[in-house]
Amino acid sequence: MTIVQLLHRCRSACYLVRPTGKLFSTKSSMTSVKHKNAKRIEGLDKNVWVAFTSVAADPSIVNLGQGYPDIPPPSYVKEGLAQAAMVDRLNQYTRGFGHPKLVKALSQVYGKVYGRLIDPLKEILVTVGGYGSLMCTMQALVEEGDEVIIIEPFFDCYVPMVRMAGAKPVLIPLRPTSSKMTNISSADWVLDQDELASKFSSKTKAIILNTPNNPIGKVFTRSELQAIADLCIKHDALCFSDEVYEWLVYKGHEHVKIATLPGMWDRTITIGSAGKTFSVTGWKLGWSIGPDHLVKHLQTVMQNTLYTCPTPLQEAVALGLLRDSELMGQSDCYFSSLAVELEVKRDRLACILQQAGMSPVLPEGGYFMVVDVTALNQDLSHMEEDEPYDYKFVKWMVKEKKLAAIPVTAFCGTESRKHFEKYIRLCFIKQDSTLDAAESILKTWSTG
Ligand code: IK2
Repeated sequence: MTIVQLLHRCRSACYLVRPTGKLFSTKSSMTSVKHKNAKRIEGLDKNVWVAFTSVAADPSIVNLGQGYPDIPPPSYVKEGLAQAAMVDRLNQYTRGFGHPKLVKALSQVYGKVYGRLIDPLKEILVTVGGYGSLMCTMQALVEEGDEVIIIEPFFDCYVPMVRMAGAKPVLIPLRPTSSKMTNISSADWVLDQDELASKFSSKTKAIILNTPNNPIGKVFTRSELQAIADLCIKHDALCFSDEVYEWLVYKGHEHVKIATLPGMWDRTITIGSAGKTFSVTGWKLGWSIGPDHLVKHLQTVMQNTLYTCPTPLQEAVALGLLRDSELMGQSDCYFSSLAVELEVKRDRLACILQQAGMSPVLPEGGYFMVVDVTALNQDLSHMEEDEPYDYKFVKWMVKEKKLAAIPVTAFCGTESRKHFEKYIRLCFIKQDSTLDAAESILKTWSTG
């Protein structure tokens, strides 16, 4: 046997040759305890976006699954990026906690919204998307032994992020107030006040609020927020308020920032997203706003992990914010004009779903709609996987109907599965041609 053949055999048999000429096995090290995952990520290997993005990857599938717009972003935002890229200085690192122009623009916009001065350097942190903001918040403020209250259905990363911080998620579901089958709105889903109060204890570090909510579209009313605020104050708990859909609120509803309620600024981190604000989800820029004494801890996480975000993107978002800040209250301000555009799409999708025999829950905000598919009576018993009904339904729908959605049990804990597995979530920030394609699928569906 030649030396080359010997080496080949050693490699395929998972052996390596030491410089001494002795063989040692690499196989054992693969199963060695040192190659195991860190405990903090134990059991967190499944992810709905990873699973369902690949399911819907085929271009022949009409994708109302993952929440990204296929409508074009505003041209001034794209032009701002092109211009920024032409300035050499803007292609280099910028200030770690947020590009100076962006934090100033954020303080200008949110100064108006909050009705208070917001220190651009101390009370704002710019991060990698709403995700980065949530991650910095949890890593900075949550620790082992803490409990964090999460309202179901919730944006799916809250639970893993709380777990990775070493804390325990404590779940409480929104429950439908009536058993009506038509004209259901996300306002019909509420928290039971006694149940909510029972979730707070001396261990409660924080509650995560998401308004407008993903996936159900609930916009919490001022009095619902006041009840949460009262409990936070009573138990000296923090509030992490995910408001990435803050501008997308439909007629008759108002987005209230819990941080503006008495006593809440000092205990609230509010999370925003450029991706959602300007329909540029691929830009992955987000921010946390809150009091100096909390934001400084998030800044510590940022400086030791991601350090900074892309400069040209921050410059372009700053220019966009400054433009729309000037137009606030006018019809061509993108903050409000997008909601007007989306409300038409929301109503259209609800109508199509109803005609197909499903029961949509009309969202008050955001760009998702959950829909009850029970009435379709789709028999999926032939699908063997040990999965909730909604997972099977979406997989079946993608395969048989070429329409993609997201199963709603991805947004709840195992105990609440039975309440949510008859729902799927559809995204309606889509071009009319995409909604036309969905409509023709759903029309043929209802006629058999
Ligand atoms: N918070 C919420 C409530 C979000 O919905 C998102 C983005 N999710 O969108 C994917 C989907 O639901 O289909 C984020 C935070 C994260 O925001 P960003 O994209 O800015 O990181």
